[in-house]
Amino acid sequence: MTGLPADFHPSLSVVIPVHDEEANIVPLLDEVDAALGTLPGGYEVVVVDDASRDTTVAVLQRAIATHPHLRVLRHGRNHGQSAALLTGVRGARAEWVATLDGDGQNDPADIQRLWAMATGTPGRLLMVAGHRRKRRDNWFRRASSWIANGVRSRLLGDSTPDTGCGLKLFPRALFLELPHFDHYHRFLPALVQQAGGTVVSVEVGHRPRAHGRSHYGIHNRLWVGLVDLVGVLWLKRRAARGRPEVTEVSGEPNER
Ligand SMILES: Nc1nc2c(ncn2[C@@H]2O[C@H](COP(=O)(O)OP(=O)(O)O)[C@@H](O)[C@H]2O)c(=O)[nH]1
Ligand SMILES: [Mg+2]
Repeated sequence: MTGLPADFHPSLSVVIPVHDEEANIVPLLDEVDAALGTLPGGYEVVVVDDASRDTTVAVLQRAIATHPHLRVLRHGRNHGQSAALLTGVRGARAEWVATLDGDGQNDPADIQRLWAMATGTPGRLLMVAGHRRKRRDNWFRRASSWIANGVRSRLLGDSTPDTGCGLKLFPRALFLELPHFDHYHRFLPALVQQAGGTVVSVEVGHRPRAHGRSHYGIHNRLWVGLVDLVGVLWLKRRAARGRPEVTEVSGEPNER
């Protein structure tokens, strides 16, 4: 059960993929409610549990009673962060979607700024991407991100300093048009540009992980990321002719 009527279409859906975040998720939900209470048109929060092995699901079930904007979707087995994002965006009921990591490292107070920027810009194919200028991670994480961001931006030319930031805001329809594959959440700016969209980076806060451990290490962050980069480069070549400009042809006016 959720506190929102099924036909409620808010202005913004906040999608949060989680895996084993039992101690982090409720404080984060409280912060989202505090940050978005004044959003015109209202909001919903869609948390996607990706078959957590800890008590995350039980914690979320209890949270539904105290967080009326919360909806919880669940995968039967672990499919990864990208698949969870896609499930959340598919299930979202708003035209605009913001994403956040579920461990509390992103600050929900930044969402209103991203929202104002996205909705105040004409042309709807816009993604606003968070840029964590001051990373609150250990040296190994910062070093591997620095290498990955450097190689990626040089090869892809996506003009985005921090593609891996979990805080982003975009039109739901734009996201659903992108190609979807495991780990594609690290390449969203390049994929959006290939789909004819524009990406704007905005500085956002970043905080240390309060509980639990990172899900990514050298294997699934750096090496997998480099292999995926080759795939995204291939996609870019194949998308090189761009998005077609389509006009509808009307019939000739009847002659008398
Ligand atoms: N749904 C899902 N979420 C995941 C998975 N792995 C990580 N996450 C979530 O993705 C976000 C970022 O993961 P995290 O471990 O904090 O990565 P880091 O901040 O880059 O070290 C957090 O909300 C995690 O709970 C997964 O396999 N499935
Ligand atoms: Mg994290």
